[in-house]
Amino acid sequence: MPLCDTKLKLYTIRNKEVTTKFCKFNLPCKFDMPKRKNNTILIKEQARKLGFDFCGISRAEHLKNEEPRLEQWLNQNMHGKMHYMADHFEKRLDPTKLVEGARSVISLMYNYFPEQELKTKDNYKISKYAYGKDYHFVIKNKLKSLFSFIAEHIGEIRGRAFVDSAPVMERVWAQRSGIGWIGKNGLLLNRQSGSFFLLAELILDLELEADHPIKDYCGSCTRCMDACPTQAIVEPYLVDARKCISYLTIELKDKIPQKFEDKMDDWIFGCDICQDVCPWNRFSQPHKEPQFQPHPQLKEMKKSDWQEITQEVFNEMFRQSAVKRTKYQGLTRNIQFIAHSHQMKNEK
Ligand code: B12
Ligand code: SF4
Ligand code: SF4
Repeated sequence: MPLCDTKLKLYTIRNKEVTTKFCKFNLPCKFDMPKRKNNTILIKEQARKLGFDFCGISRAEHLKNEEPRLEQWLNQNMHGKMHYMADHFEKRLDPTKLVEGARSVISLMYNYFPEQELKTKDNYKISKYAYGKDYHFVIKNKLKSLFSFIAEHIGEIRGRAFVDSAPVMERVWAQRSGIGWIGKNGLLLNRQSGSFFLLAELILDLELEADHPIKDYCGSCTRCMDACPTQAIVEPYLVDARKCISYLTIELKDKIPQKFEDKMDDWIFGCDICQDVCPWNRFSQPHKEPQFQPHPQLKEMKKSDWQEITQEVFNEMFRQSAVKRTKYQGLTRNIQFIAHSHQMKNEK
């Protein structure tokens, strides 16, 4: 295999300085193998120590197969009013446009499945991922630690950390890295953990050992599609965001269209239905993240408390929570929409 001297890099592995050469054809180079393997193991071990459940690696390359699918999704306006989804089309498909010289995408999985669900009797529902402190902060801090660890133990690297914060196709990278498969509900699933976890990435200009995708274990099951109350999973693996309760209650800033009256069950922030019914979530284990514990007041809420919620209570209960994304106005809009739907139903 040809070697080139144009990209000389200095690494430090466990305090020993090593000079390496990169192949100019961006091909795996046998002379780098032991070091790449070593670095990969080191990173995966550290990810586990930081509380990530799974860590997988893909080569940073243009997502050629996803391009027509993403384009079609956008052309059909399935992103609704999430205008940010139509921005940075090229960057979304090409990690080297986010990090110059990117070589590897490290995909990480962080569990949020709660030990106990919030009570559902005489209560509205909020998605499990939003019970505690906003995952963007919790996970970003862990990504920063992992990044510093790599810089300290492997050497000067260029890279960026992402958690739901940039034009990155997180599920596609996770699927490529073998940490799970994309299910018919559009979410990443893992045989050991189900799907109640969040995804995050480090995109680095560091060559690592890439993992391989695994097979799709959905089989003939269609439970998620059958259970979705708004038929948002329009075909297997394809979610029309405009119909998804998660979009309607979190991302949509206008009025919720009348046609969804009676279809939203009791969901006032997000929706977990297509995950709750998924057989692979029988294997979900409770998370160990203290910051994901719900605010004590949230555990005590009843429908009447939600209907009377004030800006002050909202601020206190959701001070560092992902629920802040809807703002007080958005959450009260959702509560009123659902309360009104139930009232109409009872009057019929
Ligand atoms: C926009 C968005 C939404 C939108 C749109 C959802 C969607 N399916 O795209 C809304 C607001 C509805 C939403 C809802 C939710 N979201 Co969201 N969302 C995102 C976000 C920011 C971008 C997703 C995206 O790129 N969509 C664009 C479409 C085109 O991408 P795609 O669905 O992957 O498209 C592929 C498929 O359609 C596929 N495809 C199309 N046709 C076919 C045909 C075949 C045969 C195959 C195999 C594939 C295939 O190809 C496309 C391109 O690869 C990501 C974070 C990120 N940056 O990735 C989080 C993210 C996907 N969301 C997440 C979560 C947790 C949720 C909710 C569960 C939250 C909740 N409880 O309410 C719900 C679940 C709804 C659902 N069933 O998808 C997590 C998912 C974690 C996981 N385990 O997978 C992510 C990764 C955030 C994170 N960092 O953890 N979300
Ligand atoms: S989150 Fe709810 S509304 Fe959205 S696709 Fe899943 S079941 Fe349907
Ligand atoms: S409910 Fe069934 S079809 Fe849907 S994601 Fe889970 S295994 Fe796949």
